[in-house]
Amino acid sequence: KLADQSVEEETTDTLDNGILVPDSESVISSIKYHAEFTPLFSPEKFELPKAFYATAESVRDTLITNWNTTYSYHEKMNVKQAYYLSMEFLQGRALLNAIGNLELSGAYAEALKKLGHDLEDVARQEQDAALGNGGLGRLASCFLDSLATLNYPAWGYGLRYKYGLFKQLITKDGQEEVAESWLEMGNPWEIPRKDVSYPIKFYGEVVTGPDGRKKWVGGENISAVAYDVPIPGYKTKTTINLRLWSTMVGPEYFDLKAFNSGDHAKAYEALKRAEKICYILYPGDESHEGKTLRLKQQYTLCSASLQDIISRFERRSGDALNWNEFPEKVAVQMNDTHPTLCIPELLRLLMDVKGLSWKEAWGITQRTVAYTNHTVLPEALEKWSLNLLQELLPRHIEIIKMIDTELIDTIIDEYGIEDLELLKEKLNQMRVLENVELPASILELLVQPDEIPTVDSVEEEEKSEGVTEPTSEDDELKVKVAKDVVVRKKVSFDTDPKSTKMVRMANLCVVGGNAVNGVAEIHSEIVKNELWPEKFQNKTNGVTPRRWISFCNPELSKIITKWTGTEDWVLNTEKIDELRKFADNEELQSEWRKAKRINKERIVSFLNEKTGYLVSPDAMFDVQVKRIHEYKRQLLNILGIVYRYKKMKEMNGDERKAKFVPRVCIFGGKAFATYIQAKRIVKFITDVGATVNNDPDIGDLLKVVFVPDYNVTVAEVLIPGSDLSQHISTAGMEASGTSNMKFAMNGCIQIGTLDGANVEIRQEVGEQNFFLFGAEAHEISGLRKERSEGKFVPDPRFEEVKKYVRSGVFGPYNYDELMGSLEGNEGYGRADYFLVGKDFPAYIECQEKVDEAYRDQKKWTKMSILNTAGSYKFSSDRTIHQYASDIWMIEPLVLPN
Ligand code: HBZ
Repeated sequence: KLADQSVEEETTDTLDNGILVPDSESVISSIKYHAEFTPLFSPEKFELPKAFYATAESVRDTLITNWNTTYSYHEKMNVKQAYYLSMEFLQGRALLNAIGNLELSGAYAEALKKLGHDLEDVARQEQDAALGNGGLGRLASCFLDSLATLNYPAWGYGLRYKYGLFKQLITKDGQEEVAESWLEMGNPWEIPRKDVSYPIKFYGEVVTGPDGRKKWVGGENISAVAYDVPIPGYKTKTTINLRLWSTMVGPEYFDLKAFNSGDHAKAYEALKRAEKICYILYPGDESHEGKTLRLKQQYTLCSASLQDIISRFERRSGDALNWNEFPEKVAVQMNDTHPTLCIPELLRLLMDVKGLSWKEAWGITQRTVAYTNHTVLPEALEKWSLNLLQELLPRHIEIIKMIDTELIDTIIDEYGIEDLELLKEKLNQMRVLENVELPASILELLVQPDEIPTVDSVEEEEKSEGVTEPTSEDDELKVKVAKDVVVRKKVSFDTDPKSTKMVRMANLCVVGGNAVNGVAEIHSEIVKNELWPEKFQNKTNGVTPRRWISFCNPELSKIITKWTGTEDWVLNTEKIDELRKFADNEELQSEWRKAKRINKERIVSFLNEKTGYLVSPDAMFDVQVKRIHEYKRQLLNILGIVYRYKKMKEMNGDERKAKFVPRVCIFGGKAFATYIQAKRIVKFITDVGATVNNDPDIGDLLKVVFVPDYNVTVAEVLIPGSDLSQHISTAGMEASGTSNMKFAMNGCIQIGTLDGANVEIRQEVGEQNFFLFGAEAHEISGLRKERSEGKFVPDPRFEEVKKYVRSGVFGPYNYDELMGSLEGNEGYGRADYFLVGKDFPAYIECQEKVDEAYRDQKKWTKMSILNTAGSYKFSSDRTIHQYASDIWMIEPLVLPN
């Protein structure tokens, strides 16, 4: 049966912002239409998977209408546009977010009810789009939501990985990884754009054409094809685009000859090689494998996106094309160093393809791109081997060398050549190339005229060294060689032939971009560089209040709306601050606790379903969810729990109950597959859980649960129902953190160190509403030194807890390696580099204060309300406004009604 009518025809209401709101009847016909014409499922039944798909397609109709309108308007107005380039977008599920942003939740819930389903159940059918590892990828997705909501002309560019982040299974051996194909059932949100594709080249060689231009020829040639994902803003028609590239080759690359002769593998070779590039998301910050593939991915993102941006610029400029105006129409933001190749690629396209001079192209590039840094961990700072780059991208290496030379000039101008030690230090710090000799032209510069050897002085020297026969007849050459020796000796810019020559991506970003920003105040301070103080900025991260309050916590949202008197807070989060006034109000407090209770009950069933453990919602829910990493110190948390457990075991039942507040300690997070130490930590947590949770002496006083496969959807369940959340990284190591912001918004009180955005969160919510402990960033290097000198004396409680773990209470697994990493005096990743032992006593004492505060539920509720009230600064809307006005120089563009 054909669908009855189109959505448009039955539209019954129009909102102020011009959005057409269909009623439930027209939604029903639209869902039915898609159910009938979506061939993925059996035609007879309208079961949940089909209901999801049909609902999503029906929502997509509205998205496409708005997306087309937005696109045409941007095209017509030709305003400056920002492009957010990121190797990761951690979108999570889209259905509830889309209908929430479109204000269609009511209509869809009603329609689905009439069709026999619950909207929530339908939404649960959707797989997370997990095209990201953690904070960096999720930030990109929050930014897209804010960009659309605030009507900024902006797009995201990324890659369409076939396999996103791996699925984590928790077995008796700890973490196991399984590939997850999120596209298996089709992706209703994407629009394949076979009409939008660009050529991408690897390898080959550089030749000079008859016109004098450099040309990159030969090599491996593939295409990048666009898949567009519409991103709706909240309460606005603006629907921006996330363009994801997929790689393939044309039919001409199918080797029919090989196929016909029976060599099928060979026939598909080129095709496979191309497709492989977008198979899998690079799994995070620890891996050094798959370098060529990763570099191919990065280059594909940069090249395809820039070709697309340039062609749009040319089209919009029409006859008035003027390359100098490119930076007035385009801002490119590089999300970390992963898209750094944008810099040499834009230069290449401008010079070799568009015929601009080096000077023009360099000026345009520097005015167009900007870079966000997300880490100060030395092992996560990207470097690529010069040889690998040379082989894969020969023209880009020529360009990178030109940039390096230009940069050396700038450094010499700044620091002079008088103090060569200083100059050497600065060059080592700031140059793009590492372990690469200075170019000859620069070496010239470094020699004072009176030091330049002459033919006489060289012969003199030769004589003094007992050389009787002149080594060369060629005086000029002789002088040149001698001069080189002088310079090298003098500045000893020795390169180590045994070490690899490298390209340092962050340094390339700093010289090539017009702005460099860190992601929280304390982090941006650490990142600053003295050469271009004007480039360095802070943009404290934020998260979207739509997904992270409004949609994931409807209970709390109702309360905020009631007590602030308006729904406006979803857009203007500063209104949430109004709650502060009522923090002591008993009615609000009681509503607040009820909402938390409902959210906790949701967690109880979720945990039961995922792990089999049944926990009590009366206990305090204490949560640490994030990637597993030593610097994030899940180990400190679990050792604190072990200490608590040991103390409980030493008491009788009554003492135990009097001393401890019942707690459910929840962990979640993925460890990179080859990060052995992180995997040991996962195993340790699950072992502690298995012992504690089955100990009849303990009962509901303590439970330890590791939630498998932490992702955006799991976060949406856990965050609203948490009482306490842990952000306990070694100070100076967490750039910002963003879940800390989500927890604060949802009224969870934090225990944390003065690190990343914790510092600002504590300032905003009030010191008395934040459990602070631990060493501060400026103390860390001193503490490490103290330890390496053997001067650190561990607290007896720390020794006690390690001994307890080693005694085998938590099963037969050998914890020597894990406990051993917290001992000794030397080495990264050993000798307690992350200072767990140092902070342990402060941590467990702080946890006692947490218990004490929780016993007074009135006080606790007040703290919780004040956390929500004080969190308004951490909306990504604020962050995006700052990027727009300080870096991108773009203005909102509201679509006409
Ligand atoms: O970026 C995180 C920071 O650790 C966190 O503090 C910050 O809040 C967040 C957003 O600014 N960094 C990452 O998530 N980094 C990665 O996921 C990553 C991925 C691939 C890499 C390196 C790092 O090659």
